[in-house]
Amino acid sequence: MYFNVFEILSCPFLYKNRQKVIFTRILKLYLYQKKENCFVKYKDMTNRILFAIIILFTISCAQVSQPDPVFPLPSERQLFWHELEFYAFVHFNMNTFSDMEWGMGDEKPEQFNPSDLDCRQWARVCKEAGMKGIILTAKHHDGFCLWPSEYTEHSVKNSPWKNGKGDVVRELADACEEYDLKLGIYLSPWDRNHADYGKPEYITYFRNQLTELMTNYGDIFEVWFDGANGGSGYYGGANEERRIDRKTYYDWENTRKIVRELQPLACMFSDAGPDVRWVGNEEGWAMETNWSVINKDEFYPGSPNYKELRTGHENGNYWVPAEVDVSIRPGWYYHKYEDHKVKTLPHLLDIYYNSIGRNASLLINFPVDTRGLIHEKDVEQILKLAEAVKNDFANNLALGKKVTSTNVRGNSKKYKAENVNDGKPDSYWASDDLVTTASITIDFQQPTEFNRFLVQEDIRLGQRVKKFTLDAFIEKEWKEIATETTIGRKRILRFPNVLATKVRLNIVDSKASIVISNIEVYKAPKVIVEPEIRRNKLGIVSIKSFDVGLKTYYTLDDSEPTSSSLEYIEPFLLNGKSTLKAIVIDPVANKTSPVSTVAFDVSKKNWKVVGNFKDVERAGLIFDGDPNSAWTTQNEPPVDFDIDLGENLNLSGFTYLPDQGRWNTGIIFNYEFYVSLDGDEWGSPVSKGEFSNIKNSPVLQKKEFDTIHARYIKLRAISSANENGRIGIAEFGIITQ
Ligand code: FUL
Repeated sequence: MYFNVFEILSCPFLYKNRQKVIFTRILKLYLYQKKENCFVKYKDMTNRILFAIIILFTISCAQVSQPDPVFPLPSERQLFWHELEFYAFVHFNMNTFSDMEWGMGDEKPEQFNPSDLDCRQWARVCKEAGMKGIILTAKHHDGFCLWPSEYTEHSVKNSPWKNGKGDVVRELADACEEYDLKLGIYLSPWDRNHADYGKPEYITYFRNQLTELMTNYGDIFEVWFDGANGGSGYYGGANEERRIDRKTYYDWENTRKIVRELQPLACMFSDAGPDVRWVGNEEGWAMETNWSVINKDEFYPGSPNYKELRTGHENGNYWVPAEVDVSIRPGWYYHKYEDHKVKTLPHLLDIYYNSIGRNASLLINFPVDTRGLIHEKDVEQILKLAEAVKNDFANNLALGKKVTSTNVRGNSKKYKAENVNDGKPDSYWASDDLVTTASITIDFQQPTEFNRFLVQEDIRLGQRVKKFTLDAFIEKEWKEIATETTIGRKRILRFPNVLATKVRLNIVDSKASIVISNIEVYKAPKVIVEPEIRRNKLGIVSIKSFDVGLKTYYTLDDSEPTSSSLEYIEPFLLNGKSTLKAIVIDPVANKTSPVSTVAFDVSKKNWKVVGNFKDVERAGLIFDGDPNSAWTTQNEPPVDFDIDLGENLNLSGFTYLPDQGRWNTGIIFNYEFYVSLDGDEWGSPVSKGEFSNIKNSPVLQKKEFDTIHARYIKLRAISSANENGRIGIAEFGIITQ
């Protein structure tokens, strides 16, 4: 037997992953020849070289090729941006002081005067909340500049704040550096202050400002170009309506070059990207199906086809991932009247899972207040979210567990199934080129309870998966627990607790071979917050807890509820007067929520609005027990709301909850309250006056008076707290003796 080159060449090295076989073969031949002492025959130089070539050739042929990328791919700057995932917006500017959302541009720099501005507080809060950066509204639509721009007088340099020597952008840049956060800039293309807005001269002004911001404040990670553009405004005193062609006016191609040149690593945001796209709503959600690719040339900032931004385009020709922008309060800017409307933990968790969990990044806005601080209530809520997220993802149950898959690319170790739970972000499980359907199973090897499943594609090779399902192996049987579409950079599924020994991800359809870099499994603790109690007009009470698998207990005698109190199973009738207190308990974790308390008076089942209103059929909204629905009337004040209570009662007061909608369209300020036995004779008011501070604090109002027997009541709205003069009611109630 001789060392035969052709035999080696005929080794099955053309088959993928035969490295081991080939090496063993070469080694065996070598040893055999040595043993036979015939090696000497081949000691000449030519054979040595040939031998080396064969080995190199063999090794290179035996390498399994990496999956071909699915285009388009993210750029370096986008990959870097994807990693940030969660960062803050700060809306703080002239609107903070004018109490508006969109200032007209005629505000005076003297109005801008925060008493305790502290950008370090913003940075501290964001850092503690796990956010990675802050984007500041350097200039909003009203045109006021938070930095002393040399191109306008409408800036901090003419404000009393720090005697005109201040620069908010500078202070934030420094604070971000101190807290290791990235800095982003929002620069509104629309400027309702500038006299040239709408003319070519304004574009020069806008570009000069962009240049200042991109030059003087260090590294910028994101530049935010808003789509809201053109309309009425001050425009240097013209006070008129100005419309622009949103597609062409800004000559975006050349305007964007400024950012590319001065801040090559910054991503630019707008409806049309080019790097990051709007998600098509401001409520805090992306669609379950969310492609990071889109035909971006079909969009421009402010384009009307924005609903397509929610899903992207499956066959989009640019990588432009979605960013979910949402405020922690209803408004983007601070309004005292929203102090009681900061989003709750369950709401914020929904936002988190519906953005980061759906292949988007999350930009949560803080409407910094007139002091120049993130309000205490906002701080409290964002830290609750941070804590909950930390607890939800505390212990990855998949880490290091046994993993198998139905296919491995070229049977190569490099692409093995175990790469999905090795904790290394750069390794991935991949399938063979023609395999676009395959499963991967994590075996816990013992019954394990979980309720979160996190999966990631390696987006350096593009976004590929079109459809997948998730199965759990429960009592020796596979059961499907989810059917989904896209994955992308990160997909997190939430579902009720599952007790299973294995979990299986089935990729049902993919654009090309499958490339999954990471799988994590968690058992998130329950969300234990005070339950929501409501009673409708018919007296039916419902109590809502914010997670599944919890127990709810309540009392009706003013005592504190415990696990021995009445258990809430389903809505029940409660017509009479009583105080309902409820708690939620997680029996497994043995955790109890704070107590919710609602004092109900007699139910409103026989009540009727009497009077002459155009939309009287909507009047039932003021008794429906839902604070989010309101009846507002177009009638000019004074407006009488007459109600027939359906029976004679001993009345000693009433309650009024004003419209809770974002724009508070119907708030009564001055009022009179009358009672009557027959609905004709009203006499003089039993209570009258004002709902003090209701505009700033539109919470439940309570007015009491000496007890009086009556069947009819009349709330007369004398004046509105709103400039629009509208009058409305979200909920109305009485206090009986
Ligand atoms: C919108 C703006 O008009 C709002 O005022 C806010 O800045 C939000 C983030 O974008 O389009």
